[in-house]
Amino acid sequence: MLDIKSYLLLHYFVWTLALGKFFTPTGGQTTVTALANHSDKQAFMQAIRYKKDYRRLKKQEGAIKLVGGERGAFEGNVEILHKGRWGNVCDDEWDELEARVVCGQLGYKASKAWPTGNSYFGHSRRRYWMDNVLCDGTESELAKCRFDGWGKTDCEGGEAAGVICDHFGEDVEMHDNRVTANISNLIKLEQRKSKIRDVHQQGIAVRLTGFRQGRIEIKLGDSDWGVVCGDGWSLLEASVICRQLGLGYAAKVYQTNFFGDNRLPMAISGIKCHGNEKNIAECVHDTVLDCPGVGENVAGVTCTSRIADLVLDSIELQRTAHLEDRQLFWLQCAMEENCVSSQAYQVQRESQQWYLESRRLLRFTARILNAGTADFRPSVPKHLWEWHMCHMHYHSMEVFATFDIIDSSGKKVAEGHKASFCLEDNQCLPGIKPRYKCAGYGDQGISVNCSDIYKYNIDCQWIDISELNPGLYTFKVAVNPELKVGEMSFDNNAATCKLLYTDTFAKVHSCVMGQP
Ligand SMILES: *[C@@H]1O[C@H](CO)[C@@H](O)[C@H](O)[C@H]1NC(C)=O
Ligand SMILES: *[C@@H]1O[C@H](CO)[C@@H](O)[C@H](O)[C@H]1NC(C)=O
Ligand SMILES: CC(=O)N[C@H]1CO[C@H](CO)[C@@H](O)[C@@H]1O
Ligand SMILES: [Ca+2]
Repeated sequence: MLDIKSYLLLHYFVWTLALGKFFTPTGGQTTVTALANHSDKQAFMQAIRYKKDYRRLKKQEGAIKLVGGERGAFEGNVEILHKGRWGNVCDDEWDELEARVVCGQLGYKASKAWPTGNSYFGHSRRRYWMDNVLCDGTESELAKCRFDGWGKTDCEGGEAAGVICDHFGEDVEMHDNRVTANISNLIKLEQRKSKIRDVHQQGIAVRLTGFRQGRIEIKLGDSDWGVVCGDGWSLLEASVICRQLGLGYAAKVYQTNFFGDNRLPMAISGIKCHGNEKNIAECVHDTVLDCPGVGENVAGVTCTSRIADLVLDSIELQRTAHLEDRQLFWLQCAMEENCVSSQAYQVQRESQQWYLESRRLLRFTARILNAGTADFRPSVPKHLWEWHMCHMHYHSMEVFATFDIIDSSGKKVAEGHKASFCLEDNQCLPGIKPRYKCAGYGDQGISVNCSDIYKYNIDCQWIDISELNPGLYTFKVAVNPELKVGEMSFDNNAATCKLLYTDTFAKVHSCVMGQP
């Protein structure tokens, strides 16, 4: 007689086979003729969704699925099952190693995988189950990687992690090159953007529903007033609105229906601005209106007359950058805070004498001045700050700065860990009294005309470059990189520099300031 386990297993196989048989041939037919128009596109996507379903059958703790990919089951935002509920994964620290584990877990080739961020495959409203995921690439499933703990996250709607897996040998319908080519045409078409002024030449008006805070309403030519799609709506776009209305700077942005029952039509989507435009008409937008979840996905803003402005000191960065070789024994605290690359954890697992092995660190000072007109305050309220045992202080803002090394092809080569920080006034201009202190659960922030300084000799103030080959690279340091806190300008938040790395020394030079 079959025991229950074999019975379930058999059941599972029968279903997998049945679904596979059923969907493969029909799926192939649907796609070839698809895409001529919108309703065909929906039929096509429906076909793909069915195809995906058989991977979801194994609904057990830690199961994953890819959602929102239009070309096939091999891509999408990652969702993971925990306590019977699906949730997203935050894209902080999400890169190729994590993507490989996901693809491997789904049965694709684990050797090749492309990570995506910023909810590349569509807006996500679900809870985030995982954040700061760090895999070494050998894990059999995503849940076995290191992460902050189930549901522990500071991520917002637009930060879902995704992957594109190498699907060769899978998903038969996708093998038709012609189909793939047509789908990429379609995606390109959808994403085509043009300057608002060029499309709506008869005049554009904007207004805010409240005083300094509310939903944005826009009137394009003779059309009625309408609302703005919240997808991709950031402080950069909102800054232009506040400036245009003479209301100062954007302090907060919203993608919500929070500002009241909304009967206005959706007028415009996909607005993208650099942030320094004087008029929203100078920004680009989707040529074809496309707004997922229309009703609740409306752009809003809070404007303010006084605001902080962080400025990264690139001179100090160049002056202080240098190499240091350090044994893992001295880096145990740093390992707890993910400040070394994933290979270090592998060394720790595989070698008894791991603590004698050394890591090569690129150290540098990050000095950040608040040159604005209001204090810079953390994005996370005090009661949610995290206590970090090793360094004995609270971290008030998960991603305050990022450090990246990029090779000539634009690929990130050293794992820029997400440094956690403790914001305080370390040095102020003459006549200004420092007010923010990390010690003793003090208030965190950076006062106007004060600098927060992370000196090269403090723990975690480095990039672990042990796996990097000598050569020429780009070195990028950015503060407030996710634009979570409003600022006067983001054009002074990041330094993109050249890095010369030889066997014996490192030199950082020719920094250019820009946006994160
Ligand atoms: C769009 O699709 C519908 C339904 O499949 C079809 O009847 C119609 O002819 C198509 N239109 C074009 C322009 O291909
Ligand atoms: C900050 O410094 C600038 C330049 O020195 C000065 O103009 C400004 O008034 C100072 N702001 C405050 C609040 O002290
Ligand atoms: C296989 C297929 O549907 N190919 C089509 C791709 O799109 C072009 C026009 O953009 C059609 O001519 C092809 O027939
Ligand atoms: Ca700034």
